[in-house]
Amino acid sequence: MSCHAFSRAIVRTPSRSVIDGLRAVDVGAPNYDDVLAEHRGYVRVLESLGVNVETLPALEAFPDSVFVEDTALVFTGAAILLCPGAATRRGEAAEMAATLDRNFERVLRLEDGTAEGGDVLTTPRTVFIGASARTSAIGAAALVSLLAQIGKQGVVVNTPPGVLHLKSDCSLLDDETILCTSRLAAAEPFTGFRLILTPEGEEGAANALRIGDSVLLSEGYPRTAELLAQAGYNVKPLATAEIAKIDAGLSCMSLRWRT
Ligand code: CIR
Repeated sequence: MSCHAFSRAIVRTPSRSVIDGLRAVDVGAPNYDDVLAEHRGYVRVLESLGVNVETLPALEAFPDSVFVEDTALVFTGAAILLCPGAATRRGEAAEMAATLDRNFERVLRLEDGTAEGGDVLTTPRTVFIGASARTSAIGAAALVSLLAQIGKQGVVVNTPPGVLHLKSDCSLLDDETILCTSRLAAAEPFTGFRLILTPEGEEGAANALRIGDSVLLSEGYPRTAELLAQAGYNVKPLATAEIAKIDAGLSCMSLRWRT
């Protein structure tokens, strides 16, 4: 079964405080209603692709809590509760714990260092962990041990300097193919995979999301959309302009797995 055959997802409604979400460069606060509309559009597309979506309530105390991907790793039958590296986000993991316990037979916990799910690219053979400003070397090493406990091979790679998360710059298009920025590909982290490179100036498109037979792609990246269509992918453009103001793309808004 392919890595992208997801049947379940967890999302969290954006809080009104989302306008105070973390951002590397301040291009203005996102508009709450527009974030909400983008989030609803995202959930609708997941559901239209056959994914059963559980929506958790907004958490006003955590402006970035809509980005549930950073709190945990989820697999069939097992999950790992993470420890976000951003101090303002650390409490989000505890808020996810009960939901994981309810949905997974086995829940492991990261006890050492920090790691955010945006730094983790799961492929059929390997789980790539990007060391970054959010995922510490200690956290990445601890994650490799936890993954081994559930029969998965973790491999630590470097997130390019200045890039928020590993998956800000890459995504799995199918079991053998990764969409990747040139700056990440330059370090040759993904041995054995076919790479499709985002065109220069369209690096923001790299955080795509393959679900079933579709590749969700942020709107506004026409050359990447064309490249993927030519390669035979069924591209679904999605509005992400508001959440992009707080450094987010498509994978960050859900935890996805196959039951
Ligand atoms: C942050 O800086 O943590 C949020 N504003 C954005 C998190 C995006 N997460 C992700 O792509 N996995």
